[in-house]
Amino acid sequence: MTTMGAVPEAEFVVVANRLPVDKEVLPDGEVRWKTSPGGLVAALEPILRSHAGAWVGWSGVPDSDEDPEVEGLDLVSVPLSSSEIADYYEGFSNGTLWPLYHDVIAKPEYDREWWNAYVAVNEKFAEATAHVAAEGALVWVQDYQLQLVPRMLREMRPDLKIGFFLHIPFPPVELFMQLPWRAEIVDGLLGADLIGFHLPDGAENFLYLANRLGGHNASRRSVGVRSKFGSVDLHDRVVTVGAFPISIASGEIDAAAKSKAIRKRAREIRKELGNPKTILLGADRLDYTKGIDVRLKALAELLEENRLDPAETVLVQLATPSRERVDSYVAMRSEIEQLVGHINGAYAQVGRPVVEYLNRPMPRDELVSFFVAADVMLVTPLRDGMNLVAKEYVACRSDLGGALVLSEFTGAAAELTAAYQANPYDMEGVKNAIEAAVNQSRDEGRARMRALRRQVLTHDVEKWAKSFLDTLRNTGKK
Ligand code: GDG
Repeated sequence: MTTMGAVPEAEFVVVANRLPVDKEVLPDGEVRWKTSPGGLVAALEPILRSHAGAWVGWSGVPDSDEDPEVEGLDLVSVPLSSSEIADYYEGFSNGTLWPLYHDVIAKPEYDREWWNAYVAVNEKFAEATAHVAAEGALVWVQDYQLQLVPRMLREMRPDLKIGFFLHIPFPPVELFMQLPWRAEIVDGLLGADLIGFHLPDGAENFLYLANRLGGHNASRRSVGVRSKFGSVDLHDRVVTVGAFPISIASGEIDAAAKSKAIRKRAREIRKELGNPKTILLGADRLDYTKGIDVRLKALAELLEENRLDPAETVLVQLATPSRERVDSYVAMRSEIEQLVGHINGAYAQVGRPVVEYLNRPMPRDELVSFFVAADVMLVTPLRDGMNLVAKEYVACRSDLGGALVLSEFTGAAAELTAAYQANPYDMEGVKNAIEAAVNQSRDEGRARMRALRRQVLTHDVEKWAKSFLDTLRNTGKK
């Protein structure tokens, strides 16, 4: 850890599994750290810079105590060994919590060694934070990998104001109760002064649980969600619980999408695809929650039923590699690739695939160009906390062109009501939504896109961060 023994001086500390940097080794062997792109970093960077802030997290490099350095950011690295990564990150975080919190779409594994590693690594993060946070500092812990940190940190440093935000759904009690360590997780979270979820549903689920599992502590009483916020009354303090739907750097993406270079690239993409009448687009991490299989199956049936013409339609599926060492991801990838092969085998012409599948990361500008080029964006997750891709697509369409097909089971569906929404488990419903989006009239498309853009451009990630941090500052001990 970089700052062991240093004077704690950060007035604002972000704690996340990963530091917002990626290591780059240049051909001559020189090592460079690049700030990783993303809304969270973009929203928090100005606050970190103006508040003598620090970011605590893992560098992304196993078995290394290298300290990443980037201009103007105080990065506090928490080194993780390969076995900690296997058990805490790939194991408990992504083999247990991720599927459990996403409606058990894949079967969660409950492994005691993974749990022990999760506890130990959370302790490391809490210690690193306790070392850098100034007296009374504001600390913002991020996401499901670090749910024990709020309690651990409060025990080490009761002077801190601690906020926690969950980026994924919080499951209904019937599912959460499967977890052998459910009481510990709820207790870990209750160490915070403010716990934030994307949606009121997640906040409700949590409040119900806090009440139910709090039986051993007679003075713990959940007050329930009153409008946007609720609270859990502990004997010595009150924990505020609320919904804070995350968003994107809408203005920045809107501006990028309007640039000449991106417009030109979008036209080239259409040409390279053979100038089809309709470009359908999917862009996701290759994850079983994202429902990539749902849209492929829907496409196959629409082609089969002659409701889409394979000579006029191309689906581009950008699938960023993700969690490739977790078993369920390996199985899902081959299922997706089989579906792609099946559709192309049945409907493609030589040199004209119907599905263009790219399983590698895309540069940001290229991704934005695809958003600008796509006639219909397919966002069909079986469950998703928010889904930023849906909002990014909308931010890219200042031309009011395009259409968004959106699963009802994303957080974004609560805000993007002008999208073509469908239940991803209802195949006929998904097909109808895709067909309606493909065949929409120009006027209907423009009206829907105008409504979607009004939402996305007036609610950006900066507003989200401000709203969470203002609420955190205003929480108080009883
Ligand atoms: C979690 C929750 C919640 C993707 N591929 C490439 C690329 N991306 C970018 C997208 C978007 C981001 O990554 C993905 O965000 P999502 O929200 O869609 O999904 P998760 O990764 O699952 O995020 C989710 C989010 O946290 C925030 O709270 O919304 O529900 O699951 O920004 O554009 N970017 C580039 N190349 C790629 O290949 N450059």
